[in-house]
Amino acid sequence: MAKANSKKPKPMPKKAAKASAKAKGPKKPAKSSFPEDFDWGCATASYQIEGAHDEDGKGKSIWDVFAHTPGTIVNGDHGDVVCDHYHKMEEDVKLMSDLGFKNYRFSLSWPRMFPTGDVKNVNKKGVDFYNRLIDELVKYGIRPLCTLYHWDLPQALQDKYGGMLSREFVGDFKNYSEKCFEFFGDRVKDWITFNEPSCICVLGFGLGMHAPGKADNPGEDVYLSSHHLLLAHAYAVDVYRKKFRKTQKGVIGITLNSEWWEPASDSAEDRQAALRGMNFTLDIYAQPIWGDGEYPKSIRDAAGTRLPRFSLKEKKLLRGSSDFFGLNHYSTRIGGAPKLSIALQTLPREIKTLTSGMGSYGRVLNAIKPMINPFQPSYFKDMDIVSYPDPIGTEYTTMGWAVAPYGFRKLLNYIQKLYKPPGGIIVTENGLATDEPSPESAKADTNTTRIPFFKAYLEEMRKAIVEDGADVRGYYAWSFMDNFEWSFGNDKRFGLVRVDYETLERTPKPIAHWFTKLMANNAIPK
Ligand code: GBH
Repeated sequence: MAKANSKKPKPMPKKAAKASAKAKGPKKPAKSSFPEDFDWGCATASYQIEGAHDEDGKGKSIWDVFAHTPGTIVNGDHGDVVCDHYHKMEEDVKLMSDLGFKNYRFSLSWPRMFPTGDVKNVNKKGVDFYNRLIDELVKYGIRPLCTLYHWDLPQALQDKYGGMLSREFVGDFKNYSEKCFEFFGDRVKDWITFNEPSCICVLGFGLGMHAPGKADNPGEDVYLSSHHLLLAHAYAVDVYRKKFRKTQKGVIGITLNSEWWEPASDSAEDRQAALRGMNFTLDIYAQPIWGDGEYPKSIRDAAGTRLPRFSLKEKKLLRGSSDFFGLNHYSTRIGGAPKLSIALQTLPREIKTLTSGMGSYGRVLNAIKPMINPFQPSYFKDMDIVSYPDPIGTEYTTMGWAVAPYGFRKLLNYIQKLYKPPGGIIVTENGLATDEPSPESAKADTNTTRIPFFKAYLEEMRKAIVEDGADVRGYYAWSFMDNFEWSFGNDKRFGLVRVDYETLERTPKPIAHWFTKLMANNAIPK
């Protein structure tokens, strides 16, 4: 973070880190504590919490339109109202402060401020809302970490030129970002351009599970949208650095999401396959920014001319274009070289993941069609990996994602070793949804995996920092409150705070108080 950037010491070398972890004394980190100025926070995103979908001059986003397309979202849910944060913002910020949060990550809705996507057409009331939010945060001493794009593209730009599939997106995103720096950069010192390029491009243009819901050309669209997204990121960062950094003195980066792909065995084939898993999920975005400015070789080889290339000028712009490494992490998968027997064994799980997160079988079919058509290229075929069964005894969250904290530590180390990101790694999301059908079930945290989950994941992060020397500088829990979980709808509850969707009442769950203790002591509660 901005303050961190200048103050934070270099990561401890491995040996020293180990020694200091063992040694006693007031200055050394105690058994379960974190570096002194570690940033703790919680996160949300505009479309998932705000509601007020057509109020005060807001334009439609691709998620407004997608969610209202029949068959897209489980239970026909949508974000029209959800938490109604737009009207309950003051209450929410106060609760956040009461719980002891000092850092808050939220996102701006582009069409709320610019209904047509064009910056010439400003919706003042939309801008006012974020001004009030930021002022409120500042009033309580909460540091805003602001994401420019958490998936709600103005529908007008989707209609105009196909959104991210067009090169025109790059300029429009740059102009939009520039306006945001101008409006809010006096108070916002920490910026994230995009949340989770992999989800945007793979789920939005590969599986059609997310807006804009395309699944008919996954062998090109995933790469084309990724390419434009990366360029849009680079140009937005360039504007920030050239026009705003000197006066506003903030930092700007990007947040990538990745599972950890654990090799199914020690064989060379399985290790290579797992590495391809990492290449196609994480490195496809990380290598252009923190590496040599190119896409990973495995992707270049597999996709050939379907993969666009960067010019020299673009490579220069991309390399080093993130002041920190934002990381969202949720789960670990076992990956290996494709084998028909294994594919058949794990097929039911793959299909279950798709069907449980899509509103209708028609959409599932659309997603699968290109995969089983031998003549159609696909990002998924290029990846050439098969998901292996998880170890016996593996627990799953209600999303169906494996609870595997060891993978978090491995992923942090992978990023640290491969990219050594200047400015460190900020975990901008981590968390889980549990079954909480009633307020009572939400209160009974012992009946859920919530506290054990966070405890185990944070312990692995701590080990990565203290024992392995990974330069992790912050952690944001997903999510501050229950919200609209995209195509899965509203039943998947990720919140530290429960939201009653009838009365809109907020009630902190036991995990929220657990976080209060964690943050107060900078140590994992016993
Ligand atoms: C994030 O995306 C989003 O940023 C956020 O808006 C969302 O609400 C939150 O997470 C919770 O979903 O099938 O075991 O391989 C989530 C990214 C990508 C994480 C797919 C889980 C599949 C796990 N997800 N991944 S697994």
